[in-house]
Amino acid sequence: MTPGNGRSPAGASLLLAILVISVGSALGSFVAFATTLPVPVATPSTAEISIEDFAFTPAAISVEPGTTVKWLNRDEVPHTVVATSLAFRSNALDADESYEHQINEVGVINYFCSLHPHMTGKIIVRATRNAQAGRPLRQVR
Ligand SMILES: [Cu+2]
Repeated sequence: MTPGNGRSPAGASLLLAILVISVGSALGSFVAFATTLPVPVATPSTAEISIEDFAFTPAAISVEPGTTVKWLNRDEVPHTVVATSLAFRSNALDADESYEHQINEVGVINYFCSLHPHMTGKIIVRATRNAQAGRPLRQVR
């Protein structure tokens, strides 16, 4: 609990504001760039999917094997996450509850909500460049 060093924080605040604006515009550029890609950028080890307004967001993601995917229900009503192959299946997730599943096999995983089957999502699982899978992956629109 030592007192402050007496320097005014005004300079630091201004610098911070400039930094935030710079990062913000850089981020905007990146987002604009990212949205032009056919497949969302893969995350190294975890990925989060939001369940919101009766939809999985993003509806399609690309991950590497070993990624843990987490679904978080942001709706007020229960939802589930069920692989169409039945390889995994969550319990009913109430509001703010989540479900995690580690993806280990290369390929395309389609899943849906068993309570609202029109809710569907897709996970594209592909190995890194150094460990290529034999088949090319389908593009996601
Ligand atoms: Cu649902």
